[in-house]
Amino acid sequence: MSVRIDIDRLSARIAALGRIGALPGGGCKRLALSPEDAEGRALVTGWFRDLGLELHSDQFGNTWAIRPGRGGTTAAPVLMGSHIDTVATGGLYDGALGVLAGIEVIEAVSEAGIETERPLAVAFFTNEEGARFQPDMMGSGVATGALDLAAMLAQPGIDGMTVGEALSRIGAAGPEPAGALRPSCYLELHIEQGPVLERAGRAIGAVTGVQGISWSEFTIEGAAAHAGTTPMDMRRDAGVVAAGIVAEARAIARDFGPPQVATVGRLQFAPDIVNVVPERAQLTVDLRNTDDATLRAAEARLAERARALAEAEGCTLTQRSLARFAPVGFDPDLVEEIAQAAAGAGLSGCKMPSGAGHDAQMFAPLCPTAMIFVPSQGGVSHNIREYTSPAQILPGVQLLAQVALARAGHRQDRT
Ligand code: HGY
Ligand code: MN
Ligand code: MN
Repeated sequence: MSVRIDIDRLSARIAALGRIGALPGGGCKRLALSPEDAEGRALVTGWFRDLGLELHSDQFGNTWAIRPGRGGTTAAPVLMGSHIDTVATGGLYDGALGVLAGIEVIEAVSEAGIETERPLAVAFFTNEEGARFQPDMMGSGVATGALDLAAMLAQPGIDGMTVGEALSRIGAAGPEPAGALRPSCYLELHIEQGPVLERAGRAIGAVTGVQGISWSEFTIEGAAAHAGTTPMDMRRDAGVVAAGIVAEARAIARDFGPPQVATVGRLQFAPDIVNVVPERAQLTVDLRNTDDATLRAAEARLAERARALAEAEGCTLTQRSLARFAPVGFDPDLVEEIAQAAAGAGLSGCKMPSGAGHDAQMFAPLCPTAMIFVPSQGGVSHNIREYTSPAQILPGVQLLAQVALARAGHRQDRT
């Protein structure tokens, strides 16, 4: 008995979810726990209900739905999922694909009349992106105990509201305790979000793990002064220190070489006026590397340089960590299973690490966990032009179904 994935049905759901928070030029903005996120949650939860799944949600708004196995829904499920929150310039596929593909797999399995040994489940986790509230992977981190619930509820967002306030404002907190979701294994289908698969002409990535992530916020205090009358040797220009940190981030990536990456995503000056020397500057630096020791060396160099720049300019400097996750390895057997299934299906695949963070990395310490990548056209993501075609998505969903069913105790031939 084989499972037939309905790519048109899945594409229609991707489009429907993408209409929530739709941006004028395409793409969408559904910041975590925003009204748009609430609308997206309602739409997806409605699809869970339509399939007659058993609905669950925890006190952090993580939400999952279970299709019973032979013994009902009490056994630890094979879990598929991802996130439905987006960055402010999000595409239609980052996160959404993993959740909606999980729904599609479950619907197709039900249509095939298949009974699995283990339950199958699909989830979306709160605030994977970390765009509004840092750190990223917050919901899955709380669900797995990697992040403390109370501390995360108290986290202020970039708009000042705390996670707890935002959760209650949209009524997303559920009745179950954080930690209630304990799958037997976790599989996440995701777009690659980079150029590797496309450049290599591969259809599938069997993801071996996630690189380390370090987010810092620097706040520099100097002195406001007249741009025209203040001699250069009298200035305490917070903007110049910030600019030096930006240059240092790029220099670190250059000097360390791939896979080291460095990004300054946020930079603000105050009072932000053309003829006033900035008295205050605040910026974020995102450093990543597959090797933790190298990432720590990059962090140390950045911190040292920032301190020296501030001292030379007579400014004060404070550095705050917004996120730090060590590199994570996925379950080698599950990764191999994905690679073998791709090969068995005649798909061109490769094993590769993930440059982006994902909810899967939070489950890796708890249960066999792995990810399946499909290509991102032009390697573009976190951009409204993010695109992966239905023809590129279909093999990924078929693999997800095949591996999930095998792990749920049902062997199936290829669809
Ligand atoms: O930052 C990341 O890698 C992910 O998109 N949260
Ligand atoms: Mn994502
Ligand atoms: Mn993302």
